[in-house]
Amino acid sequence: MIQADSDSSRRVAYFYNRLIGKFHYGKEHPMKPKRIAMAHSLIVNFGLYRSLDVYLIREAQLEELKKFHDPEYVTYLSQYMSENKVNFVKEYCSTNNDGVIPENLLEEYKLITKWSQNKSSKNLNTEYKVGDSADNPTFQGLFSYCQFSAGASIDCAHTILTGQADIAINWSGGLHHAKKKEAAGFCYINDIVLCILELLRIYVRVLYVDIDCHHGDGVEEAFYLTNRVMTLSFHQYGDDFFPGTGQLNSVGLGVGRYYAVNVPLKPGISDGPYLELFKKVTSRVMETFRPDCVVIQCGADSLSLDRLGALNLSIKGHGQCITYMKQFGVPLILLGGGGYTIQNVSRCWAYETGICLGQNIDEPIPANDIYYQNYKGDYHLHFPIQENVENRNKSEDLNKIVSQVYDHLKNLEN
Ligand code: V1S
Ligand code: CA
Ligand code: ZN
Repeated sequence: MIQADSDSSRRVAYFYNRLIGKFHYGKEHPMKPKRIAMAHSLIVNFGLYRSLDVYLIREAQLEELKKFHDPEYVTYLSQYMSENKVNFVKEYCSTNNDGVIPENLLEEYKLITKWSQNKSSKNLNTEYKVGDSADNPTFQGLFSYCQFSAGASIDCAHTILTGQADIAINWSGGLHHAKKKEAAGFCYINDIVLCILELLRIYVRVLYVDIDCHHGDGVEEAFYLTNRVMTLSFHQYGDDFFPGTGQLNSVGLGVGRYYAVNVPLKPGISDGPYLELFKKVTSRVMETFRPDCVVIQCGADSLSLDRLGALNLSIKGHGQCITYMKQFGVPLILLGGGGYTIQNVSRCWAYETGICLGQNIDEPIPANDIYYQNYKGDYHLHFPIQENVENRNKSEDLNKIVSQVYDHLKNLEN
C-alpha cells in the first residue's frame, strides 16, 4: 500500500529520456546507465508517474557546456563523437552500399574526415583523460550521453527558478568527478556544476549535499573559492579509496574558506550513526548558511552491498537523508550519481522519488515490470539490513568530526 504524508502538495518535476538506458560504458565497466531505465520502470509501475510532472530530457548544447568546461575540451568531446560517426558511416557503406557514401551524408563525412586528419599529433585523449584508462572509456554515443545528463540538470534548475516545481529530479545526473577540462571517475561533463551555475544566476546561496560514497571532488573544486556555494560531501575515505580527497581539513580558500565541508568515513557505517551524523551536520549547515536552494547528489553506492562502496546504508536510511532535507522547506534538486549493484540503485531512486511526492512505496516489485527478472531472488523493494558488517567508525571519531565541522562553521560571516 502507498501511504501519502501530509505534504504531498509539493510539485515534483521528473526528467527522463528512454535513450539514457541505452548507453553502455562497456561489459566489464561497473557504471550501467540501464539502472536509470530500471528506476524509471519502477516509478511507472508503482504509479508514481501519475503525481509527477514528467519532462523529456533534451541534449544540452555546446555553449551551455562551455559555461563551466574548457571550450577545447567540449569541442574535443563533441568531435570525438563525430569520429564515431565517420566510422559508423564507413561501416554502414561497406556492408550496405558497396563503399559508396550516400549523398545526404557526404558533406558531413568530408568535414569530419578533414578534422580527423588535421587534428594535432599530440594525444588529445591523454590530455583530457578520455579513453586513456578503464575509468573513462570512449563508447558509442558518449557525447550525447553527456548532453542528456547535463541538459536535464540544467533544466532542473530552470523548473525551480521559474517556480514550476518545488523539487526537481534527474537520476541521470550527479556526475560529480568531472573537472573543467578533464574526465574522471566515470564522469565527463559535470552536470552538477552546470546546474548550480544556472541557480546562481538568480539565487544568492546554493547548498550542495553529496551522499555518494565517493568524495564530490569536481563540484568542490569548481566552487572552492566562493562563499555563494557551500559543498558538503559525506564519503568513504582512506586505504587509497577513490579519489583520495575530501579530508576534514579541506575547507575552501579565500572568501570560500569554510564553505567546503567534508565528512570522511571509514567503511561499514550503518543507518543509525550515519543519520545521526547527517542530521547534526546538515541542521547546523542549514542554520548558518541559509541556502536558497539545495542540490543533493544521491549516489546509491553508499548503500550496503554496493559493488564499489563499503558503507552499510539501507534504502530507508539513504531515503531518510532526503526526507530530512525536504522538511526544511527549501527548493530541492535531486541528482543521481554512483551506484553499482544496479537492482538496489533502481529500488533506492524509485523509493526516493516516492519520498519527494510524500508517497511511501513499500510493496514488492510489480510482476509486469520489464526488468522483473533483474530482481530474481528478492522481489521486495527493501533489502534486509546487513547485521554482520563491522562499523569501523568509532563514536569518538564521529563526534570529533561533528565538533570540527561546527568549529569551521563558526567562522562563517553572518
Ligand atoms: N573503486 C573503484 C573503481 N573501479 C573501477 C573500474 C572497475 C572496472 C572497470 F572496468 C572500470 C573501472 N574504477 C574505480 C575507481 C573510480 C570510481 C568512480 C566512482 C564514480 C562515482 O560513483 O563517484 C560517481 C559516478 N577508480 C580508481 O580507483 C582508479 C584506478 C585508481 C583503479 C581502477 N582502474 C581501472 C583505474 C585506476
Ligand atoms: Ca560523497
Ligand atoms: Zn560514487
